[in-house]
Amino acid sequence: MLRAFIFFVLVGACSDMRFWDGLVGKEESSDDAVAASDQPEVGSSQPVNEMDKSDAVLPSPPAVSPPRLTALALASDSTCALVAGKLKCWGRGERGITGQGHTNSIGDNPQEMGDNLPAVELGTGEVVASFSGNYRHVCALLATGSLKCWGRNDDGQLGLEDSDDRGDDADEMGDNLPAINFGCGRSVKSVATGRGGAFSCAVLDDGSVKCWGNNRYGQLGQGHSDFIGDNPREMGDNLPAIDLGTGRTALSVAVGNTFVCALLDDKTVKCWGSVINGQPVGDGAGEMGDNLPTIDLKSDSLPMAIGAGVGYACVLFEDEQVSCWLTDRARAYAVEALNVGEGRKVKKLSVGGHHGCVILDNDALQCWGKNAFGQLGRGNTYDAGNINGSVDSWGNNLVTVDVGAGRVAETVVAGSYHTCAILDDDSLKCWGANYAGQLGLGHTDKLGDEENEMGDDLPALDI
Ligand SMILES: [Ca+2]
Ligand SMILES: [Ca+2]
Ligand SMILES: [Ca+2]
Ligand SMILES: [Ca+2]
Repeated sequence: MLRAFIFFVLVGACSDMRFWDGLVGKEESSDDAVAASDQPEVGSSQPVNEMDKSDAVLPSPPAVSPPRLTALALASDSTCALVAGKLKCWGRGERGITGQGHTNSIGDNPQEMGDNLPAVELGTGEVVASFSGNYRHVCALLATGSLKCWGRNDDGQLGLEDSDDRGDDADEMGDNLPAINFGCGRSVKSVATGRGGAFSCAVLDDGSVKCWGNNRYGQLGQGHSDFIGDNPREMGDNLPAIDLGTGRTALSVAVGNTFVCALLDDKTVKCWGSVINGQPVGDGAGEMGDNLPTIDLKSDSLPMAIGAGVGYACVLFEDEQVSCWLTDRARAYAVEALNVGEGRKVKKLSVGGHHGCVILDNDALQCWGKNAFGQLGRGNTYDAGNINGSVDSWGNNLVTVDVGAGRVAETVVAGSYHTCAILDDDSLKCWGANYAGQLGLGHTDKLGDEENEMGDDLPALDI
């Protein structure tokens, strides 16, 4: 009886933090200390390399230092950048995605960027470690290991057990924005919010994966298709970790439009959601765990990073080559190697909505796929190859994006219809679609679709 009572108190304490706070007062801050020492990794929908990981957890530099850009995420038609531990978002403001308490677009008119754009308020003293942007919501992983999401919430994608948008009205951000409850003692290592799908996933400190939000295609991996996170008592310990197979944990996850792919601890890749032959996987019983097959990546090298777009996914292998495949429900094409040129190696990969970009070992930035808005930065609107890299025309027609005389890109992020790069002088340049001011240049003209818009003609953003 006594044992049962103790068990009840322990479980009860974890599932009700207010009760726990009242009972032990200061105890919670020691949890925070443990979480803070377990530094979150950079995790967004685009893969990043080791250099990014160390950069992204740097503490805020002294006030005399110039702003240090460390990471980027591109939502559908908005953009966020991490500047010295603070997040700034601009572009379409619909549903509160810029986190400014209104829904106006930012960056489409003059005088809206730079010092005129306040950082997103995420709580007193909070430092952002990494973040990920989706169609209409953004999630920020704080240095403490907690996760806060804002923007559109009709499918529960903010993980707050309701469906109210956050960031579109006053007093919803900062300390008023709750962190997502992932269960007793759990903190977050990385987050991915994907391309257009109204859901999100996090890799937790123990290597488990939890996803929440829209679940139409079983992409939350729970054996049903009910949305999770939009109703009370669906998060925290009530949301089981996804069954990745016996003994398996995840190194990272990539979230596409209607599917999720996970890079597992044994360097295999598993995908679920709308991934195989028109049949959703993960919405019915017995489809996950050991029953979910790994992807045949057709390489002797092991994958070290993974990315997902609209209906396709790519891996960056340890031998610095890239392969992609279509995950589309109707097609499920086989994995194919991306042709980046004879002898070339890929340092960085970013998978966008319908286009992708790589930075090669010779510092060349190259993009492939859809180009209707000039997002490939080629001065035209011709598509280059297919998104799965299956068309040779890309490999035989390599075009290096001109980011300016003497400049090279250190980080690239492909969005839905635009692309941004952090250059070696810490400046930020963006090109492609700009109808909502997502390029942050004070106008709405698309750039990169015509001659004389790239290189030195393309201004750096004032952030
Ligand atoms: Ca505006
Ligand atoms: Ca609201
Ligand atoms: Ca629900
Ligand atoms: Ca143009």
